[in-house]
Amino acid sequence: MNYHVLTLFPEMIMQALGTSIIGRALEKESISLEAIDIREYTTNKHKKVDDTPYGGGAGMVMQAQPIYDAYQDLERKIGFRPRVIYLTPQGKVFHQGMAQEFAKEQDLVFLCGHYEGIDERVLEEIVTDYVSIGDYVLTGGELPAMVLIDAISRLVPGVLKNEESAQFESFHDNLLEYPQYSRPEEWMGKKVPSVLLSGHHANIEAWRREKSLQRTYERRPDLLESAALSEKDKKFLDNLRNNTCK
Ligand code: 6GU
Repeated sequence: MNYHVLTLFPEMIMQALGTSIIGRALEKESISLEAIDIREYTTNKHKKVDDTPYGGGAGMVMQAQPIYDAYQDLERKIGFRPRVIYLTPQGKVFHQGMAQEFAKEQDLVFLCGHYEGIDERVLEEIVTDYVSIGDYVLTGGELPAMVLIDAISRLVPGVLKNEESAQFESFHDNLLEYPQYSRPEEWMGKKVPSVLLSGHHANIEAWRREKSLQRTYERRPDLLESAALSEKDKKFLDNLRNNTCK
C-alpha cells in the first residue's frame, strides 16, 4: 500500500505516523507514505494557495491550480488514475467496511483541505471519494487522513504481527469486543470472572460471545441490525431484552 497525502502541513503527517505500529510498517516497507506540500506547486510569486470566496462570505478558499498541478504530477508518477479521497465533514461517514475496501488498493491519495474549503472545480476533476470521520467539525483534513491511514494499514498484510491480528476483534461481525482481564486475579477487591481461569475453552468462548452480545446491546444497539447472529445469539438477546424490560 502506497499512501500519498496532498496537504499544506506535510510535517504534521510524517511526524504523527512515524511512530508505533505504523512507523514499524513503514520501516518494514509493508506500506509507504509521502506527504506532498501543495504550496510547492503554486505558480503565485508570493506562494499564495488561497483566496477570498466569490459571492462573498467568511474565510478563504484553497485555489484549484496548486492542488491540480500537485495531483497531475502524482498521477504521472503513479502511472494510473488512483482513488483520491477528500476528507470533509460533507462526506460519507467512515466505517470498518470502507477501511476493508480501501485496503485492497495499491495506491491511495488523500486530499486535505483547510480554511473554508477547496474550489469546487478541482474537486470535480480529481476526487473519487468524499469521506468524513464523524459529525463534528475539525480545522483541517490532516487528522482524518491519519485516522483513515491507521485503520486501513492494520488491514494490509504484514503490518500487524500474528498476535495482533485483525482477524478476531471488534466489528469483525458488527459486535463489540468482550471484556479482557490480566494479572492479578484480584485487584481492589474485584475478581477476574472464574470461567476465564477454568481452562475450559468451550465455556470461555460461550462466555465471551455472550459478553460481546450484551455489550453491543447496551452500548451500540444500532450495530445488532447488521450483525451475523446464530439462533443461540438471538435467544440470548431475547432473554436480555425481556429481563431489562421487566
Ligand atoms: Cl474528514 N474533515 C474535516 N475538516 N472535519 C471533519 C471531518 C473531516 N470529519 C469530521 N469532521
